[in-house]
Amino acid sequence: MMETRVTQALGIRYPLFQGGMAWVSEAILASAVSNAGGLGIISAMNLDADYLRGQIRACRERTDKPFGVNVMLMSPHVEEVAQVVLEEKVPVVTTGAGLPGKYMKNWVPAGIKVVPVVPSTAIARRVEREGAVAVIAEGCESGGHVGELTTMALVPQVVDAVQIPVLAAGGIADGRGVAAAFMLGAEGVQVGTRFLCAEECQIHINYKEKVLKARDIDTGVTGRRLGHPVRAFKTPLTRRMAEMEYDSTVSNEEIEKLGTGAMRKAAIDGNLEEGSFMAGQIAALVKKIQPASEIVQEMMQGAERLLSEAGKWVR
Ligand code: TUI
Repeated sequence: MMETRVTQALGIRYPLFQGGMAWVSEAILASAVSNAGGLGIISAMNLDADYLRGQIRACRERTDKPFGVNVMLMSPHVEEVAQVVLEEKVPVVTTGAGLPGKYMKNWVPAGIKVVPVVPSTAIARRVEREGAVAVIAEGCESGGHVGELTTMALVPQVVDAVQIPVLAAGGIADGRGVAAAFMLGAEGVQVGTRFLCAEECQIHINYKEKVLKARDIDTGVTGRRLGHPVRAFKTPLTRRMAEMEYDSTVSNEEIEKLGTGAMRKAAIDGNLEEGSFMAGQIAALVKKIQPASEIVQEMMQGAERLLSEAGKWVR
């Protein structure tokens, strides 16, 4: 059993969050992870208040355990989504792709436990001051919107920068990754890519197959020119985007247009040409489709075994 300040503060069995992934993390997956003892997270992504309210209620029908909502701060519906989180008294909120301070002013006094994703020590310190109960230090190995630093470099620096507990994310898909994160000072982990292949994950089979067939070098980052770099599987779409980014005659608007709706095209339609199949660098480690509970168990038991055997290195 790995009891940490994260399990204590949130009332969960295992210090393992399932990342809030747009068009991936919905109520069925999130409730399965929460029922398995981790923290399942629903993604509010770029949809509106009604969508999120429906998802929160669906999740509550399936689990009586704590769960979270991820608020993507670049969403056009962020204001209304922030309000729904309050009205529904969501136990835990994670945030991504921006600074959550404005919304924390309402969430924190309402007793919502806020756990922002941070790409740097400065932002970690800032959200700690604003009342975060923990932070997720996410390295650029992760899928989706990424910062500059790797998990290996970021996590120990954030651990030293703040008093609140730190979860590590980016490149963690098995017990070795969890154990390594703990060695860096993390008290929990957030896992995205491996849950793409959870049985309860509702994405198109083409997406799962891309993960199962992935090699180590199959993801890449596009969108740096637009100010929001995103890691995804290299596909016809991302190759086209990369070309356009290097072409000074192409406008940012034209590149943005290519990306619009691409996450939905991947996760719902399985569109191999036009979809953006976001995934982390660790995708090749994911070998099978299995229940979310098995993923949680394997990762945590693996870490416990490695950590309890770690004394062998100093004997
Ligand atoms: O948010 C994520 N991953 C995401 S969000 C997303 S949706 C999207 N679609 C198109 C373009 C951009 C995003 C897909 N994947 N992970 C958490 C995360 N947050 N990673 C990095 C950050 C972050 C970055 C900057 C957090 C705070 C931050 O503050 C600095 C600032 O200037 O806002």
